[in-house]
Amino acid sequence: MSKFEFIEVTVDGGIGHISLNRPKVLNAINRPMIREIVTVFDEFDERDDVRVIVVSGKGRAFAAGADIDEMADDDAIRMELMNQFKDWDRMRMTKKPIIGAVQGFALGGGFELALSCDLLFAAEDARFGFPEINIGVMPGAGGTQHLTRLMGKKKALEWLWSGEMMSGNEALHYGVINRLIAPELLLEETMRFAKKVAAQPPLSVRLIKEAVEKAEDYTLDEGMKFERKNFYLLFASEDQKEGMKAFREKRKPFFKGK
Ligand code: CO8
Repeated sequence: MSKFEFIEVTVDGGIGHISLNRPKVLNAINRPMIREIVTVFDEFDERDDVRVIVVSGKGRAFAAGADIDEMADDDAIRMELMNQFKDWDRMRMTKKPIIGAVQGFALGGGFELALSCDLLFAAEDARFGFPEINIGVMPGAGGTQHLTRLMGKKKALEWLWSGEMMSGNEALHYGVINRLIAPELLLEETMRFAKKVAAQPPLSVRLIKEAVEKAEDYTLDEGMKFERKNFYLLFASEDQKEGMKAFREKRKPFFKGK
């Protein structure tokens, strides 16, 4: 895997790990960093030896937002023409499970990156928020949409208008994160869970993700039909044959992702 300037990447035991690596500026996300993340996501999506993706940050933040120095002198037409959010949109297309491990600040674009993950594990010192309003803008990479879907209009507006930071406990309360973990155990616990998912049949993992994502946009009837088609589809897989055979033979299954 190529060397990157703003992230660190490892692959081990079925887990592709991306670690944001600009700790001096609290992992502020500049455009090259997003480009690097998307490049790796593309590669991870293709690789059979990556079954789960973990995203974390080095230092005392997950990411304190988009890089304000990079954005300060931008103008609207230039941003529209360079279609700067296409890389952010690409992240949502990733087929593999993404688990975010958040310690310290996850603010603005950093919170949006965290919200793009399928699951979020956070350290007790995590702080989430959208402080964009304090600098005369607003979220631009899905913050208003994700937060409202998670906590409803009234609560989302409270956080978005105040620009205040929510604690790990509050994030847990609102269903923004899955688990709150002691800071020194965050990566270990995240990897432990990631390994569990990595050992599951990959096609089931993938089709479950697809079906759950449809639940937000489909009617119940459409969603049920979509789910059923995916259920039938899995009967075309070797892993379904192996899983059910292993159950009947009272042994552990060996899944190949086929
Ligand atoms: N951009 C650039 N540099 C940053 C950022 C940032 N978002 N956040 C922190 N830094 C830098 C600081 O400037 C400082 O650098 P230096 O040491 O050179 O002065 C260094 O990181 C450490 O930060 P602080 O000294 O400020 O540390 P504190 O512990 O005192 O404060 C805070 C931590 C509260 C997190 C504070 O740094 C802060 O308020 N940061 C800005 C948070 C923010 O406003 N985030 C939102 C940015 S806008 C955004 O994300 C829009 C997203 C839209 C989608 C993406 C489009 C590309």
